[in-house]
Amino acid sequence: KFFETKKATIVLAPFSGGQGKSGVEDGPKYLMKQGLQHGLESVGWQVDVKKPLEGRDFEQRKISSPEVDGKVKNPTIVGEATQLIYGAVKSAAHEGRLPVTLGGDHSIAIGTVSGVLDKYPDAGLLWIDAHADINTLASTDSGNLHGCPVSFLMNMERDSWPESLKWVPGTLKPNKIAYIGLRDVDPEEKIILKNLGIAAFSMYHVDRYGINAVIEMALKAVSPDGKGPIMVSYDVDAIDPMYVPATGTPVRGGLTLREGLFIVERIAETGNLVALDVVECNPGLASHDLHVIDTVQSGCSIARCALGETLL
Ligand code: 5AB
Ligand code: MN
Ligand code: MN
Ligand code: MN
Repeated sequence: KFFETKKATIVLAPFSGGQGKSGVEDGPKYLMKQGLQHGLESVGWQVDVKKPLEGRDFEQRKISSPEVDGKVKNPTIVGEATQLIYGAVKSAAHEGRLPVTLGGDHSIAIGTVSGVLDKYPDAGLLWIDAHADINTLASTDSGNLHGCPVSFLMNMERDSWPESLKWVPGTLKPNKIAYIGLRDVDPEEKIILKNLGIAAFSMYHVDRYGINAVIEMALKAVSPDGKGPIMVSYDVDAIDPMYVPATGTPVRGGLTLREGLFIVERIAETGNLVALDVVECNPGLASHDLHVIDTVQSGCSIARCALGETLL
């Protein structure tokens, strides 16, 4: 419904500064090499590609001048990179195109979600992840900003933010996000989720009710009338590491590959998808080539299914 003419923009976000491991910056390159663009075109989309981080040397800066500000790691490059991604996603959305952003670590969603909300202020956000990524600068133990994007998007504790992230509008409301796939949530994150009344479906709920009921509940939570725009921020670690081994923070007991794809197939069916992220593919963490292929193919399948491949 939101896209009469099917036009998408792939936004490449090869960024690793939201966490410590290297390799996740190669995610976009591998996904593209695996044929992600052609896959979307064969589903009927006109696709262009944007590279907002090109020539910026963030990897180099992370390695040669690592930064720690209190507990927080690399806030300057995270602020700069996410602001560039914000610009690319925002302009694609305003041009009437569907942004598909390829990470990179999940800190990049600070940029993508902010960009989407600029065009669609009432968009609902589905955060598909083993983790809640809602730590604040006070609650984070790791200091890795890929564990904190949701707290920035919701404007939590703005007074504690580093200068580099003050561009973030922070307009996401707690009743506009729902999680699916959770199984490794920090104790303080659980308190935040509870206090804000956020719709959070863990693997327990997937087993208890089944993935079909869970996705319906999640959609209802962020868009009660079923008509609002939906953005999906998909961390591939939501899917079980037996299918997606090459990722930075794998947690066993995750979604099957079919459950993981069913989520985005159902969203495709609504016709309400307005943006997608696929993040945390880290080809460098595979112990052999088959692990790379499994992970990267799963990432490509998520994108194709979200854009309608399996609809008849
Ligand atoms: B991911 C943890 N909660 O804050 C933290 O992969 C993990 O984007 C964050 O979901 C995982 O460091 C971030 C322990
Ligand atoms: Mn995760
Ligand atoms: Mn903690
Ligand atoms: Mn994540």
